[in-house]
Amino acid sequence: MRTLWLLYELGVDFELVVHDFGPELRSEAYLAKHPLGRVPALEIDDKVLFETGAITEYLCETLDSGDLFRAPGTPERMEWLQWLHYAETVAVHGAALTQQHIVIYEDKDRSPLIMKLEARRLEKTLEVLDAHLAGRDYLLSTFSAVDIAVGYSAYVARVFVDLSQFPHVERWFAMLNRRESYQRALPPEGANLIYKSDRYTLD
Ligand SMILES: N[C@@H](CCC(=O)N[C@@H](CS)C(=O)NCC(=O)O)C(=O)O
Repeated sequence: MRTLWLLYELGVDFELVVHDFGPELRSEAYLAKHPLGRVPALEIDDKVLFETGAITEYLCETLDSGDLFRAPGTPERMEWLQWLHYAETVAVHGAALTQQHIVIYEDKDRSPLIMKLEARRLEKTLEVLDAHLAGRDYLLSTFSAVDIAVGYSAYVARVFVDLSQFPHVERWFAMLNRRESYQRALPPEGANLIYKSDRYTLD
């Protein structure tokens, strides 16, 4: 979703190929594009690139004509890189919680300890974001690709933690939600969603 959102923000032409989670992602044809059989994979310039962070950086450095990128040597370069990679730190907790609450079917196989620990660690990452966003509209001086990267992580996090605990994150996320490109990148009506509930918590 974050790559799709970025592509819409960049305003470039592209073809989207949707793959269901499951055997199709482990087919020989798809494994030739992404050796772990995960999404996303980007076919560009006669090559295939995987890892969202790398895709974000490559798309920005080759196609951005606006403000989404902070090129080497520009004032917010360091911060741009920091938040780009921070997105993955947040996302990892969302992925662990998705596994515990959704991918593992049977209650007996789930670990309440890991669910509690990962939810707390996710909250800590949001606390840091909240402190940074106090008095700011965006992570950097203007909207950029790192708002997309971290914004997607907040999209996943909101399923596992109550974002209202983090008022600055909540305000920023609400603002991102109003962007046309964000709306276009959301799963379409009738899609088979991973998150079928608005909130997953440890009962
Ligand atoms: N760090 C990788 C994570 C890729 C990843 O784990 N993608 C998930 C979806 S968000 C996936 O394809 N899961 C399917 C699976 O593991 O079978 C990236 O950002 O590209």
